[in-house]
Amino acid sequence: MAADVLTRRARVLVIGTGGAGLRAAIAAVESGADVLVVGKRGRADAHTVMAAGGINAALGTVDPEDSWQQHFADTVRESYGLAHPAVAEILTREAPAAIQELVDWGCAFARTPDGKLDQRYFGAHRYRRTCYAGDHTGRDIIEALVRRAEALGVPFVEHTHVTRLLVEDGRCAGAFGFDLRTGEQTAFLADAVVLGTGGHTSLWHPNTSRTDENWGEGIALALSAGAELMDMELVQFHPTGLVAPEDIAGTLVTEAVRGEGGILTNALGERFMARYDPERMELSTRDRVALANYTEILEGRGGPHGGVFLDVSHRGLDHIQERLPKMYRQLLAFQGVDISKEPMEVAPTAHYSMGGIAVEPETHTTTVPGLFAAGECASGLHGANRLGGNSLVDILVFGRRAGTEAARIAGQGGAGVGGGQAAGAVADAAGELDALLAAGEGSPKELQDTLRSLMWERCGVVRTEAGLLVCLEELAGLTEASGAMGVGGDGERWNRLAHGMDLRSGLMTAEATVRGALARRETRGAHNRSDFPALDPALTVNFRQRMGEEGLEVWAEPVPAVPEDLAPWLDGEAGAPTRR
Ligand code: FUM
Repeated sequence: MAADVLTRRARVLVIGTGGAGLRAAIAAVESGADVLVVGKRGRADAHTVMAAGGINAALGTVDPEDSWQQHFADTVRESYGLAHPAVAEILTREAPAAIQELVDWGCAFARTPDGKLDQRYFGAHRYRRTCYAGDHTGRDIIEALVRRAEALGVPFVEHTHVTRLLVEDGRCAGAFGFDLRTGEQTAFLADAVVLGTGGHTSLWHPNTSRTDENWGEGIALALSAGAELMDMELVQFHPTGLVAPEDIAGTLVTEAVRGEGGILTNALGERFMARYDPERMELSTRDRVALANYTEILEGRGGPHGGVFLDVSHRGLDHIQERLPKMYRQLLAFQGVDISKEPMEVAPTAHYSMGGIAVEPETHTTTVPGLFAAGECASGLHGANRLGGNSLVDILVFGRRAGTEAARIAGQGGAGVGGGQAAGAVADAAGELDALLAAGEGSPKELQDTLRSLMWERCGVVRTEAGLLVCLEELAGLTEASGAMGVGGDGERWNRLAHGMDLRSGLMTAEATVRGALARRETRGAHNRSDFPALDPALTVNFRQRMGEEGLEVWAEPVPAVPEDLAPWLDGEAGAPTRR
């Protein structure tokens, strides 16, 4: 073991303290494994809290016609045929039990007057199936999961930045990280590792729903460890992010505003969704509403801050304070806007990575033995367009499955808890950090900012081959510059080291996104290629990637067929949304 490197051992190591990581840890402990959770933020402060508006399950409490099969059909249809049917089936079948579990753990979802769980509208769902806690659903879920994990005695190591997965004899044997406050390095040795590390949407700036995380860390860790990725080009731009003030631009305005009747207009006062989706209007799919907002702004019909207007004032103060309390407070605090009297100005914001690490549907095992991935860092459920509210249930259903399977296989080694040594991998990981610190001063943050502007400009809401090729070339330049950069010097050095690592993750995931976007020579869902404006049925495939000797390799794999008994749900009439 390298000198000065601490060692900690666990059967199951969970990386990430968001909903997927917490749910995986709970499942692993309940399966009898000894678990350790490592995260770089505090335990109740993950991007999960930004999924504000609600969580889906076909409970049929307000629309009794709903069923898990209809939820399945909506999920697969609105993915433009790229969702893995087995993943969508598991999710929609198991969603009601996942909600019940949260209720049992004290999550206070809104109720109807007769005491049932209330369900609100979210875009492109045929029925009301989104359970909610005001407009702070993600936060309430995280808090319930933290309480449950703490009650089970799950140990947390917080403020720790994981820089590598340790691979020994072709298996994932743990991870390596450093303490963000002290720089202390630790080798976390484990029999199985679950990644619940979120997506890579920080790469799009100024418009990202959370600016200080989500560099694709877990995706890059998995890729470096030999895992395959899938659908990396498919990034969800949420239609409504705040446009001002600049330091919070991109912060989410929840879809619940539209679910509660919010209306979109442009600077001419036109309710423009009538031109883009006259049937579903503001409750169309996220990809369509985001493109509509983007187009209105681009064509000069935006407001003073470069956004369009979202107005829910007609619902009145009482309704807004009950259903959208956080939005009401935030807009008042950030902009002095009273949304019970006037509209907000909003624009598309990068919100969710629909692609990520390729996983097996049932257990979310990756292509590296011993390594699992769940939640936003994994792929398979959302295809080219994610239904709002599906991410929160995804982290619960597949966090549980990944944690359970990780505990099962971790117990099989017989080598004692975290029995491997991974000495070579630990020495390499420690050497990498030492070299960066010794390489003199540098400013990774400047390169991070350049990377984000580049991705927004060249690989954003609308893409072209010419722009993507320029992007790839500039990414190569940034990668070269980052290779020559140190992070040493006095003061804030652990912070700079973290920025250097985030930059590395960002560059890797950016390249995978651009290569996927080049391969997908069509327009499908959130992936708009203005040089290929139509959907190409021949591209009903998932693009996979892995690190080869010459760099990233990209290939297409067909999407598995929808099971015969579920196929009729995808036909004709099944698509019509319930009208308000
Ligand atoms: O708009 C929202 O509240 C986000 C929900 C989600 O991403 O699922």
